[in-house]
Amino acid sequence: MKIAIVGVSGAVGQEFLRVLEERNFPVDELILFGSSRSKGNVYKFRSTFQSVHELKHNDFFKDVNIAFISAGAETSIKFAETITKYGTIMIDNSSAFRMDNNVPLVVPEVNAKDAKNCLKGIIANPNCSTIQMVVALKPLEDISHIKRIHVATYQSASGAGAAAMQELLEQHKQLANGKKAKVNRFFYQLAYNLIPHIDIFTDNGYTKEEMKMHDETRKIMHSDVNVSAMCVRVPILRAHSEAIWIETERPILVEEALNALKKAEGIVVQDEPENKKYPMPLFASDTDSIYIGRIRKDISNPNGLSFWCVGDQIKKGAALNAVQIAEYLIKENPSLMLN
Ligand code: 11C
Repeated sequence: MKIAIVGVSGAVGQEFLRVLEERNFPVDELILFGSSRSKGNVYKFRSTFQSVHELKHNDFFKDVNIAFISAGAETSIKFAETITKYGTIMIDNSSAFRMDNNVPLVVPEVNAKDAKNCLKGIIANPNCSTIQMVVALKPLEDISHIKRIHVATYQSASGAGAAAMQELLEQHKQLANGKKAKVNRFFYQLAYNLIPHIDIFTDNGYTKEEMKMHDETRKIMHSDVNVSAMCVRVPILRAHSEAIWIETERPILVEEALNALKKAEGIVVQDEPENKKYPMPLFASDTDSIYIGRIRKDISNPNGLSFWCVGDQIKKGAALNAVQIAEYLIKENPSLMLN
């Protein structure tokens, strides 16, 4: 199979290289794309070295089977036709097509089958904070329909890209050396701070990031669930955490929830409060699973359950989920990949 990565120099682009290699994804040929700035950069994949081509409107995608795109919504919109016109399947990490009715929005543990309905040749990868939440919610939804979700997120710097991660590291150094923290990628200094503002504000007072958690969750879960999110940037490098409260149609016992979550694909339950065992970004970073703990009845709601959920933002929140979508497509329909 011929695989393309667009936006390979970014944090997610680099993770694509690692995830494809780690999972022994069937890559016969790899072609890398980036902006004019990253043109000519060289990256290692398996035992080969590949240089980055500048993304342009040409026939480079003619014999590409799957293209993983992580270069921002503007690039995805601008190049979607160039990428898909010869039958390439575009798995897009940006928000550009997520709410398009003809574009499936997929988290394989939740709605893998939707990926087959790829009318435009595009499959959208959801927002990272949505992905980890719906992985956690699916086994609970299977017990009783979730009517309402309250979620507070603790989102790492990686969501804002590789340069933002670097900025956080540098801010800590600058402050430790008695200097002022330099702020460029975030609205304020992130080191030793929390910023309750991710993406732009919308008319209803929620941010776009918070509305993504509402809209995308409903689409992925095929649900009428109401989601009220508060998204906060925290000085963590690459794992997002979420405090989640759900209200279900009938009450779910903690034991029922634990059993279902323990059996679920992609989830590791870490819930032994007496032994101080619960998920933390420190240990979830750079791993594949979604970690869940602190599961308890919500004492404010007879039909409520509350828990804590942590997942690596660059892996399951981005590159890994996209690669899992591709793996599902190949498993279900190997001929789809014969370009
Ligand atoms: C963040 N969730 O943590 C964002 C990053 O819609 O794909 C991903 C934005 C998106 O800043």
